[in-house]
Amino acid sequence: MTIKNIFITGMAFSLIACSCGKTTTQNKTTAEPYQKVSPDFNADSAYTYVDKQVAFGPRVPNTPEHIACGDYLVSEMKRFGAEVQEQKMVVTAYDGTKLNARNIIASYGLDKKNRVLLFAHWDTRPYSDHDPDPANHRKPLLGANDGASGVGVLMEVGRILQSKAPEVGVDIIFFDAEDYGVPTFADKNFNDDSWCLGSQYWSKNPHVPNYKAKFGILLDMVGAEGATFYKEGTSMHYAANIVEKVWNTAGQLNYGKFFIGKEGGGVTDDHIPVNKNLRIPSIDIIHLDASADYGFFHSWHTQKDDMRNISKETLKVVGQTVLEVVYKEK
Ligand code: AHN
Ligand code: ZN
Repeated sequence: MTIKNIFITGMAFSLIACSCGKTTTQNKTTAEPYQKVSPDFNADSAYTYVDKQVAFGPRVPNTPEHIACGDYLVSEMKRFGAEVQEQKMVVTAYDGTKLNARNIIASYGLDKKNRVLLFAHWDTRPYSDHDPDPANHRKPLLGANDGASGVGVLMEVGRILQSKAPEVGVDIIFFDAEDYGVPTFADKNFNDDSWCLGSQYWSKNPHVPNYKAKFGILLDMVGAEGATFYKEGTSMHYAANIVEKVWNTAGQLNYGKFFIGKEGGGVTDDHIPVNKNLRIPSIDIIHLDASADYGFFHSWHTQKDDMRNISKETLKVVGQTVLEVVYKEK
């Protein structure tokens, strides 16, 4: 008897057993599909939120486009039913420039003690210093993937949180001034502290004294077609159990092609100050690609980081995984 025949026989047996015994026992020969508990993530709406941000142009601190996009994000999160706080600050860039920056904090279920923190950066890099054409190195970039994708996914998460509250409270933070780090053309060494200025500030001055969350998830570059999310090294160092939680959930949703079960390198990103200063175990879902020139998605810090990069399938995979993690949490 072939394996197929055994399977069919098993099916027939269970059908008979069901019809005469009125039993609801399921056929043991097929694996039960995972039943997701979260509402559907709408990739069309996430895509629209990415596109809207990009339409402002580069969102570099101290520019009108940056202010306009920040205002848009605040008003959208209010429209999606969040309690919104703006944390305005002046931070100092690597070259001494004072940056007028703001972190945007959108909270759901403020009465709840158990909370999950979701975050992404909303500013864009003032330089395209990894563009193949050196003439572009000092130009700002559109940041469709590097910036807008994570924010767009979290805006859609917020819209859904409004329609059905999960058991936990959720804080969504859009950090500013992440991407103003030392450029390759500057006469300075790479310096960790020159990046992530908004999250550094918040981690030392949280919007609520003694702010606590069970864990945090950062989304960075989560929109490119065929994205590969390896288990990022710093996330594994500080929060391996959260990495496993998220990657297992992605596996249950059949997203194993995107969420790869191997470790990638560690990156400088907004999860580091949150882990180090506030000790909230936080991970980074970030597109790592060892075959790309700089280890991230192919158009990283180039003029090509525009809407042509953005794939609704990738937004869906990331958004549904995050939603599922949130709605499973108690
Ligand atoms: C570096 O490793 C230099 N940056 C990773 C963090 C980043 C930059 N994310 C977006 N842009
Ligand atoms: Zn960047």
